[in-house]
Amino acid sequence: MNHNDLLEKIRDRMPTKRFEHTKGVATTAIHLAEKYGEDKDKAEIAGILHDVVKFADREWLKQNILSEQLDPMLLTFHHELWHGPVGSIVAKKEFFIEDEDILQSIRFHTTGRADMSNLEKIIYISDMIEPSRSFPGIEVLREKAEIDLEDAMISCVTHSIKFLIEKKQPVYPDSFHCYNDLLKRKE
Ligand code: DGI
Ligand code: FE
Ligand code: FE
Ligand code: FE
Repeated sequence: MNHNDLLEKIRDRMPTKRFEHTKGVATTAIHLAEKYGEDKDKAEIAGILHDVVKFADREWLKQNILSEQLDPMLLTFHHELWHGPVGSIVAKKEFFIEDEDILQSIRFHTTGRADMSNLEKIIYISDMIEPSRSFPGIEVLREKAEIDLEDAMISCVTHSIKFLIEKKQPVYPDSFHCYNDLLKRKE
């Protein structure tokens, strides 16, 4: 399937604003893939599909987590954490994506994890910094993404964890594993 067809297939699964975000993630991911020597095609596909079930019915997402034997602990955390893991299943079953790196990039785009591939980092970062996103501190993250992928990833995951802590929200363990792993590798 060519990428425009893929984009058209997901257009009616989300509101216009989310569709614009999706296109922004795909474009940013292509740019970062080019910069850091990763596969641009894979980056685009992962970008297009990363939020494919963001607006799916909550009960349906829950059933998928159970039937696909995804981490049941997800159900004890905020439902916002469900669309990445279920999205990777949908990408495989409905969009016939077989590439594990693309599937993992979709799966972990919200939390990150330890031992991320470059493609996973590219999708995580692109999700935060794509052109339609706006929050205090985003310019620094955008600048870092142009300079160093690891450093940008550390800053992005740190920003996410800080944001959750400030809101007194629970933090899913993979986000901490991601943060710890990145820092240990820097030593
Ligand atoms: O789907 P997007 O809005 O593009 O972005 P996302 O998938 O990165 O994040 C969706 C939401 O999930 C965002 O509002 C923050 C929230 N979130 C991310 N990590 C955690 C989390 N919420 C909780 N409670 N715990 C987490 O670890
Ligand atoms: Fe998302
Ligand atoms: Fe994100
Ligand atoms: Fe997103």
